[in-house]
Order: sequence, then C-alpha cells, then structure tokens
Amino acid sequence: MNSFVAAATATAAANAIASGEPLWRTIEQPFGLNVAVAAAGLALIAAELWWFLGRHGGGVAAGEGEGGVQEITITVDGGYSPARIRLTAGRPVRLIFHRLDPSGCVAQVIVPDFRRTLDLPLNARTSLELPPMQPGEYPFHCGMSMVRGVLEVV
Ligand SMILES: [Cu+2]
Repeated sequence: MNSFVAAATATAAANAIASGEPLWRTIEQPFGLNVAVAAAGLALIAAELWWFLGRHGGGVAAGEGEGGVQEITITVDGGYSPARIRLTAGRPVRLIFHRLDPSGCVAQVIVPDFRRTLDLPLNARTSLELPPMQPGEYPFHCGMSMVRGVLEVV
C-alpha cells in the first residue's frame, strides 16, 4: 500500500467515525460457503499434521559398510533424506550426514537415545558411529528439533 492510499484510507476511516457509521460490516455468506471454508481449513490442518508428524512410507534400508558396519548416507537439504532409515538389530551403525543446506537450523544433529550431538559442517560428510541397537525406533533431529528423522531397528 503506498502512502497516498494509506492516507486516503485513514481519512475515510476518520470520516466514518465522525459520521457515526460502523467501521466494519458483517457480510452474510451462504451457509454452504461457510461449511466449505471450514472444511478446507480442517483439510489443510490434517495435511500439515501428516507432513510434519505422519509416516512417509517405509524406511530406506542401510547398506553394507566396512567391517560389518551397516552404513547409510543421509542427505541434509531442507530435511533428512532419507528421513526414515531401516537398520538391523545387533549390528553397529555408521550414519554419514551429507549437509548441503546452508541453514543454521540443520548445523547440528542430535540422537537423544544415545546422547550424541554432532556438528555438521556445510558441504561435507560427517560420520556418526552408533553401537548395535535393540529393535525399536530411535529418533534424531536438528538442534531445534524442527527437522526430524527416525532409525527403525528391526
Ligand atoms: Cu532446526
């Protein structure tokens, strides 16, 4: 909005107050439209919850690394890819984080169950070794817990 429009709007509002007209008017909408807008809003909320919290397909299986270690490279670029990693129980693990995202948000990765915090330099591969695990799910996330992934051990 430019300053001329802002000034004209302010003048119109001042005139409305002076004349005693209400500043806001309720516009009646058809009931069906109200329902449609509310339903669209709920659908967007559901989609957002799925996006942030839902499962996005099965995990990607780790490959074979050196010395019997199961190994997988996780690309860090706007998120973890893959974000759901399938591992075999009872075998040591090497996660290689390849960070391409300059955002400071993903400069750290935390694996709470193993009390491990790792700094990820930009455009580099950083390895994280983890001990053999029991079957279960072990989440990992960025320093602010906004970007998330999970290790699915079977
Ligand atoms: Cu973050």
